[in-house]
Amino acid sequence: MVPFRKRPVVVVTRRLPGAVETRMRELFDTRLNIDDKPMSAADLAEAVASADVLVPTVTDSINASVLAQAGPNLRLIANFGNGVDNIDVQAALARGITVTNTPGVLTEDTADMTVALILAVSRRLAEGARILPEDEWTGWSPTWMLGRRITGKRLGIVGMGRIGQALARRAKAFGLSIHYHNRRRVDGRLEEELEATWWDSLDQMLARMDVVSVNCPHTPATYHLLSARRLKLMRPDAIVVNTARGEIIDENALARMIEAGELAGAGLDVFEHEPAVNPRLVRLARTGRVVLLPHMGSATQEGRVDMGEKVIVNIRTFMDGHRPPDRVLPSML
Ligand code: 8YV
Repeated sequence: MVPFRKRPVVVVTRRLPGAVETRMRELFDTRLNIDDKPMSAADLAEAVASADVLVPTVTDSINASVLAQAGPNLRLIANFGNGVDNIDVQAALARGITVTNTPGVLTEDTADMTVALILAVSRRLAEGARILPEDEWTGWSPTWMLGRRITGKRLGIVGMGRIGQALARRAKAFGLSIHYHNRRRVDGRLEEELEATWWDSLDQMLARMDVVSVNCPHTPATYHLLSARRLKLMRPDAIVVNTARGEIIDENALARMIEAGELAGAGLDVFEHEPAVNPRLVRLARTGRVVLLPHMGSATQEGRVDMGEKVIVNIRTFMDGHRPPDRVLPSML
């Protein structure tokens, strides 16, 4: 890595926490997006043409055609986010541009939100929370608002990386038994600690779970991993939660099956075509069988500052001519 000779021009595509922006302005020649409007393809093309470093987020598609317009100075894309499916990493690497992300700092927050969705769907939290503000409570009754118990149920985690493991720890404390499918089986000691059962076959795991949680990255290999065929393998009283990426589930098939009573419900924080949400899912959310959140999994004040700090460390390390700690490598895609 070759150090920068000057303060690098760093283009940040969205507003970041104040403390992060202030620090970035102290350290770099930072160009902020003051009105926080998502950048168009033309804005992004202009940004990559002038920047030494681009700091995009999940709302920016840094695809091959944007990258084709990169100027000779663009050497680093320091993504503000863990997932890098918004970036054509291969195309960036082919142009000699390093890509980094922000792993680790949003693990716990995302795992918390996953548990919140499991509880929300199973215990009908969204439906219940609507009753009082709408003045619809006529009083307690033994048979009203009955959800499903989660203690004693089987949780199948699709993707046992950092977030999957953090979810497993929480779920174990809630009395769920832990099952997982992952490309690679995790270390034996970790399996023992989590009392987790590894399923080589995703199909076989899905057929036996009460709750399935998607916690793997979106890559070409995981696109529609939960396809119509796989969703059909699930038990009709099972639920699905997704805090990873919408593209991993065939949303139309999911909605169809919940409408038909072939699946009990879903808790979704992410969608195939954000910010658009499949209208069938929106309709189901009105019935309470589906709980929808607007991509809030990692949205904590602490998490966003930590993510910003990671971005800064990645840029500074790179600027100094060293390998940044969170380099995205082709083997991770
Ligand atoms: C972030 C996420 O909010 O980091 C990720 O991969 O999905 C989110 O939790 C977003 O990516 C910020 O760019």
